[in-house]
Amino acid sequence: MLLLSLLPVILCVVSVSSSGSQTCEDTLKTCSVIACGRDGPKGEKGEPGQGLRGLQGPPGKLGPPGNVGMPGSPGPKGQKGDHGDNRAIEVKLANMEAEIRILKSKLEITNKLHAFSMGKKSGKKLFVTNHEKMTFSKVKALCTELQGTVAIPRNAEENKAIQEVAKGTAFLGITDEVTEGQFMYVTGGRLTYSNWKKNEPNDYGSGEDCVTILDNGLWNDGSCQSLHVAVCEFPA
Ligand SMILES: [Ca+2]
Ligand SMILES: [Ca+2]
Repeated sequence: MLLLSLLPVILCVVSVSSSGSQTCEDTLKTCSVIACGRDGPKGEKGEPGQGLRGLQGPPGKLGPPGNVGMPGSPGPKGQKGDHGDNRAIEVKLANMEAEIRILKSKLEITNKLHAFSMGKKSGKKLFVTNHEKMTFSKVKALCTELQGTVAIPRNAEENKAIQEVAKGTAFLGITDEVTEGQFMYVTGGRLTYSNWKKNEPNDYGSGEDCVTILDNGLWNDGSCQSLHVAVCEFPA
């Protein structure tokens, strides 16, 4: 429509420019609409049309990936992990060994205190008793179990120490069980010191093969089956 309405104007402008000598007034006689002179200023933008709005097109293509971001700040330090199995066992063993060393040390001190409270030290020997009475074989077993021996006086000083510890008749580590009349130490060897009571040893009755120290410190041979105080000796 717009093109048709403008058509006479366009035709008229073409006609004027081709004749050259015709004036604009002459042209007015033949053209109902005349365009003379230069174009006027551009008009204001018109209102949007009232036509139907087109349908929304499909979404565009996915854009290219963005640039890689800067690395983040490091996180907090984690807790210390467990040791491996072997390392854990080694640590446990080391701890146990340390505990055993401590216990051994404490036990040694305890033994010394116990012996000190119950025994009597003479020279390099410690004589100890539990004040129990028993046969000679049981005294030997008890002293051996304690890693000691039945008390053996090797001189007057040790004899006195045993006497003071026993406070009664006690077995000594001396017998003539192997050869009658030949007294020997249970640890081996013949007597080098003795303190026999008068008229002893007499191997009285059915025989006396063990040696006892009386409460006065003198010795007597007696029955190994009798019950006497147990005294053991230990290196001091
Ligand atoms: Ca005898
Ligand atoms: Ca006797």
